[in-house]
Amino acid sequence: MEADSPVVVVANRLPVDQVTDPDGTTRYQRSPGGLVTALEPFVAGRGGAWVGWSGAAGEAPEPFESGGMSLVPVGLSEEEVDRYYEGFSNASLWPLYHDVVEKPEYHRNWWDAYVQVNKRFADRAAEVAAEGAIVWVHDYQLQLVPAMLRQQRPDLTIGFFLHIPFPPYELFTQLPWRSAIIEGLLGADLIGFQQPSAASNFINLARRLHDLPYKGNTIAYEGRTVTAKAFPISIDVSSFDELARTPEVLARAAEIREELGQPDKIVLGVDRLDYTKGIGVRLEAFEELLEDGALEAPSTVLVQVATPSRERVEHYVTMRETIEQQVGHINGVYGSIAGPAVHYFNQSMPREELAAMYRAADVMLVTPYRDGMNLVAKEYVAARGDDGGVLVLSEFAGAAAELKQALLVNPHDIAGVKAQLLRALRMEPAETAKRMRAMRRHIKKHDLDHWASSFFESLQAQA
Ligand code: GDG
Repeated sequence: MEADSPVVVVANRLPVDQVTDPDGTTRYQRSPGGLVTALEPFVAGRGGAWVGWSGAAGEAPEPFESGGMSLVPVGLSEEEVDRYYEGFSNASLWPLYHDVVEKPEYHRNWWDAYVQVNKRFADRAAEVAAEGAIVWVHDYQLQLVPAMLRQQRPDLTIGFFLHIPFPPYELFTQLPWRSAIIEGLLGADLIGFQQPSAASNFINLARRLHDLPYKGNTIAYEGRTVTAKAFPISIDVSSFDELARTPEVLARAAEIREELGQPDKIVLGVDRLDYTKGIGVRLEAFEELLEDGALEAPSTVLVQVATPSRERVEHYVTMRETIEQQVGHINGVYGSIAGPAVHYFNQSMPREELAAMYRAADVMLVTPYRDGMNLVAKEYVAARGDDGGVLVLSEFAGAAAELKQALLVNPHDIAGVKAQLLRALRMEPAETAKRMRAMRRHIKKHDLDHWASSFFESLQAQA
């Protein structure tokens, strides 16, 4: 491999998925995710590289070219997938960084695998980065990469972006390897977070754990200046807006309403099936409103898309059972021959179908206990070019700092969620439109390209 890439992205996953054709041959297909779309112009336009895992356990395939980028696969054994990915990343860090909504597990052999795999990612990046290159490392799976990379390649400018929340001192210090993680991140020149509060949590930790001098949002560390700052992520607003206006999507939105039996009101939830997303809260609030007689089914229905996620991690298996029991109970009591009260889908839907659902839904319920940003909230707003629809949004989602005209809720307060849901269902069209227009104005200015460009510009300024 030649060290000739002027820009390198390092992320847990490559921007492609491995697919197996019916004849048994495997090939790569570009992943649908937004991150790929956002970063591609910066990487491909400059002859850059993307270092990541293919998503399948086993030996790493050889690097290959795709979409103008060189893709550099990192191999993970079955055991490393268990310990580094499902273990340390998703059963230690994920719950710890989301306010301990489930109890994190700490195992030394998970941590050892995390260190080993982070080293492998850092080694690959060090091999492909050109002299003085810019390297952008992503997310909680790879927090040790910045320091490991700097040790081998002090010539590089290194940025890191955390997509999930960063916890305060009182929670973070549970982690037996807390100092190693902070040191790992301090290898970067610029550390990006979703929220200003996360950046200050980091500065506070570096200061208290490592006794480092700081000034504003910068820390002096080993003769360098490390900046910790918020860069709230967004979506490709114009492409989502356009998709939601196509005749196909509009026709499908009308069809969805019809297939649901022309209800007066459709309430929608769309999430990865994850315990941080507060799906149970929504079901509980909806059920109580039916019980109180404030709502009736099926003239009001709740549609919940809960995309399968992390199905081998234990917390996810148990939460799925709980949610499915809750749905079964609500439908058993409040459903009728005319239809159920809750339409629950444990399936992944095409993007077009999601856009049609957003367009059909009168109220969008987004109630995470804690969320770095929550792109679903922004997609709903982007899809509502008709200025219709009310967004009910948890104040603990990063998006709440920007989507100020949403009806904000505390997901721990069921009475509050019920009240806001009713208010949303009863809102006058003029007020609905006013709120939606204001939120659309905000996200149009703060789209995905704005996010990626401002991070890159700040990083380049550090070079
Ligand atoms: C992490 C942070 C932060 C969901 N179901 C389907 C589907 N989706 C798409 C949504 C949305 C994305 O997945 C989910 O993004 P979120 O932001 O809501 O949540 P996480 O997956 O937890 O993402 C989060 C994000 O990183 C970015 O930094 O905002 O806080 O937790 O785009 O539309 N897409 C399709 N079918 C589905 O069934 N096609």
